[in-house]
Amino acid sequence: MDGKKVILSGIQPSGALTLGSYIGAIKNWVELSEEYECYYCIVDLHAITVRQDPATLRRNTLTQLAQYIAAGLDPNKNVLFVQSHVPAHTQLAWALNCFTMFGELGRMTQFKEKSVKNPENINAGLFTYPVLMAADILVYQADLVPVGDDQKQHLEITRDIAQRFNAAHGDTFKIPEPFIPKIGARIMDLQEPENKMSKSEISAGRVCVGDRPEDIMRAFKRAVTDSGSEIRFDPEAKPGISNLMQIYAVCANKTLAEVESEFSGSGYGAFKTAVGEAVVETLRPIREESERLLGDRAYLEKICADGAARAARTADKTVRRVYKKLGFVAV
Ligand code: ATP
Ligand code: LTN
Repeated sequence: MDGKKVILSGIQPSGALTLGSYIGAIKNWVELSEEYECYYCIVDLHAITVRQDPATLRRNTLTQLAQYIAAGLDPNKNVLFVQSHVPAHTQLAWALNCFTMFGELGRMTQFKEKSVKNPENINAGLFTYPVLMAADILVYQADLVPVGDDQKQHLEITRDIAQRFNAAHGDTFKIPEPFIPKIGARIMDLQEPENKMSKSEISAGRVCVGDRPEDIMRAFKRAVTDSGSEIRFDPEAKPGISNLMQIYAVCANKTLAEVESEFSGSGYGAFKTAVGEAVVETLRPIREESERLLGDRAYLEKICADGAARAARTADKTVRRVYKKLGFVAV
């Protein structure tokens, strides 16, 4: 793996993986995994910033690992691991907390949105969430972070924190770049195309990676479309159709222009059925293989243990370097 550029990304096990996280993140992880040294994790520490039921969190974590593998992430070629298994993340996060400003955390959109959604639990973890995410990335000296559009602001603060630390203590961290896909960076809810399709939001307009074909077809057939009858990409005027076009383009591997010409003259109904079928065929092998993998818990546990050991080897080096620069006495 030596000499390759490094990728780090993660997803919270806060619910079932959605079509949004598959298109916005995982699909690109798979495509980038040949070329880069990749660390892909399940960020369970981030998930507890919102209350989780312990048994559900445990189940979601293993399911998500099985889905990563089933989606095409080979555990031999990629380091697949669970964030809480690698203490270096939290060890670095504390230090980075002291290089992050209260004001800049208060400006984070995700913090503001989640505070509105959980007014009874605006905890300190929710506030410092981006610092732990910065630690996830910087501890591997990542060059590239493939994420959806909603994470852009968190990547910016990560870069600011890294630059602030480097300015104070000399070159320590690589400054990472976001990798945001051109199509599918923000998949919208099928019922409310003005809202992002979200894992922690249960809605009839949400499609999950593990959903059965009949449920996927039903969700697409009921998808909210726009007035008019033209299949044309225009997110402002036609948010519903434009969202479906992006989903189809990614699942059928076509450009938006190709999708427009393929469906010119056909009605919304036929188009929605075609999108549903393309999604069913994209997700079917992932669901089937992940269900098979979930039957072999010992295998999944071994992947976790191997992944954590490989991740820690890289991450511990960064923590040692940072702690030395800060003036902590080495033992
Ligand atoms: P939650 O609802 O718990 O906040 P989420 O559904 O937003 O979760 P995350 O775990 O936060 O999902 O995100 C996983 C990855 O998938 C991130 O890189 C995120 O940017 C991306 N992603 C999530 N939802 C979408 C979406 N609707 N469209 C495109 N990318 C998405
Ligand atoms: N904040 C991200 C999840 C996340 C992440 C990361 C993504 C935590 N650590 C490191 C990329 C790199 C989210 O809410 N989707």
